[in-house]
Amino acid sequence: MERNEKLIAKKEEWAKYKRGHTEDGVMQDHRQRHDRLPPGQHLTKGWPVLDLGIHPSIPLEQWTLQISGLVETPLTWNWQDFMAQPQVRLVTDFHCVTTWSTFDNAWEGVLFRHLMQIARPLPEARFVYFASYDNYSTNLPLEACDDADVLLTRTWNDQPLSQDHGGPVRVIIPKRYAWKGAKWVKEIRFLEHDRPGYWEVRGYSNTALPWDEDRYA
Ligand SMILES: Nc1nc2c(c(=O)[nH]1)N[C@H]1C(S)=C(S)[C@@H](COP(=O)(O)O)O[C@H]1N2
Ligand SMILES: [Mo]
Repeated sequence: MERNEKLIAKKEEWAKYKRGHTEDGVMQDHRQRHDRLPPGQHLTKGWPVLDLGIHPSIPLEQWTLQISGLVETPLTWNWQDFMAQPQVRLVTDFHCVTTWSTFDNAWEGVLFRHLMQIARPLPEARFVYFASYDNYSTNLPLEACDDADVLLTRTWNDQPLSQDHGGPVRVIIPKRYAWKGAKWVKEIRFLEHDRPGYWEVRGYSNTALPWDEDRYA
């Protein structure tokens, strides 16, 4: 019995280890890539900008974030309201579907889970739809958003999030490809049925899991 468990643990470890190798079996830099870089991704320096090309300019005094749909308490936060919520700092990796990744990005803002505590999704709410100031949108099941590392961030590496990267506030969902994180987020809507977003209706995967190389539908 104990022997079997040991064998399984070894095999699991080996499978994890193999993920740190490229397809042709050449070993990548172990310290950097082991357990960190999803298949088909490469580490990039800096932080590329990637979006539809419209970078809306939203002065803080005009910025609002609406929480709507199937919630007990629909609400609209202005900047002061947003800043009055508990602010949390996280460090996470970022994986873009176009194959670049960045490691150790520091973010600070409001946890999605905090937002859930305030707005309280109804039992029928099973999906989340994010809409942005540039008319971008994206969607996820509620359980993907109800996670300890999903953040509405207003900073990157201890600086205010730049307009190019989605400031004043964008969403980060570290366990999914980056297109699931809405820049310039304007509305978060809780839904009973899934509603595909901008890229999801254009052939991108609905689930977007980097470790499964789940890029296109
Ligand atoms: N509002 C908005 N959010 C968006 C996008 C967009 O075009 N508009 N592009 C998505 C895509 S495809 C990616 S890869 C990431 C890129 O974020 P970055 O430009 O900060 O690197 O933002 C995502 N969020
Ligand atoms: Mo992307």
